[in-house]
Amino acid sequence: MHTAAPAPDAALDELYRDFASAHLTPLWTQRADLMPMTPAPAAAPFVWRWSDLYSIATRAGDLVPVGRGGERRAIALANPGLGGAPHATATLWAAIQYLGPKEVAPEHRHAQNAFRFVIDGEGVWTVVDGDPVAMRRGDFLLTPGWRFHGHHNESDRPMAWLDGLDIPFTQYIGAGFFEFGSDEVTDDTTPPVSRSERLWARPGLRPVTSPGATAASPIACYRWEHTDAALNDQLALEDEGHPGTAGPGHAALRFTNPTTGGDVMPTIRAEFHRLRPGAATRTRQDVGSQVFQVFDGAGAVRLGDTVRELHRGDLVAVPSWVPWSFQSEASGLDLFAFSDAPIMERLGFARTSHPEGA
Ligand code: 1HN
Repeated sequence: MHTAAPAPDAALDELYRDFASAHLTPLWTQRADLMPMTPAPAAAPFVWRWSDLYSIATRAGDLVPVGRGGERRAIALANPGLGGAPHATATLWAAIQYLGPKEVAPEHRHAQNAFRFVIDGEGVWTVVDGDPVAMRRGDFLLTPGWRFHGHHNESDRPMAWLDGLDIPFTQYIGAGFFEFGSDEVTDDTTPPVSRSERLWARPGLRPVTSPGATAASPIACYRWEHTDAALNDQLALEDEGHPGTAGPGHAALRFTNPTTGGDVMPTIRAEFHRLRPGAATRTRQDVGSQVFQVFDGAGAVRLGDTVRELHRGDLVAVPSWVPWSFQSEASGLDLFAFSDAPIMERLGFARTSHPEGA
């Protein structure tokens, strides 16, 4: 009979208990999760139907007031892989926001960068640091971090649009600040064009007296008539034998900051893609995540091995490294897209590959 040292198993059990009580975790039990061979995001590839979103937003419009406290009647896409968090992907928030006739969403500001993309309607002005900006179908509007902003609907009809923000990223890194502003909007005039656009939104021209590079674009709104004309000309030039397209039958534009030529905001890239009837994008996979919204037409998206049909307004979340491509039907397909690519590029994580030699 002897009093042996604890059996190895018992000693090991004790070691693991002590890890836990000291708030420590050994790498050798976790390595494959912490360092997968290729990105293994928790978020799932997912499609939300506009018909579901719009009807549920309408019901919220009837039942839930908009005002101080909640601030916005915005209904976030909650990716099914993210445990109920209001996150479309690991880094991006996307929501449908609904503002009824004559309603006002009060002013506030936050460190998070935001944009709006208008799928339908008009009659709302967003007031960004005192500058009223009209919102109309196809327009892409910026509210970069720490600018006061509120919205007011001057029309007799409700209006709904897409909001995109870098909320999940900002939350994860602990960088969020928030401040209330005026309960009404500070300027309730309704000019067709904002002061920001009059200063900054003329192609290839910038005011000389303004500061140099700014982290976010000074253009408050990128108007649909410009986006549409640029896409039409890309495809027309392809027909004329002078291609500037992203691929056959695939016109693509990136919204840019005129002071840098780079992305519109430090954390968010925004693009617009137009596929001719029957055209498809090349299959690719990217580090970083993105969200697409069908602006017009119909088609399908392939996400990994799954193909989903798409119609006007539908939203698609593409997590990091999921292979994706779009195909257009006879109607053609117009897609608005936003992503966290500026973060990935700036931090040196960006990679793109074309699987199956696609
Ligand atoms: C916000 O300020 C807006 O200004 C939309 O319209 C969505 C989600 C969370 C926090 C602030 C807006 C938001 C938001």
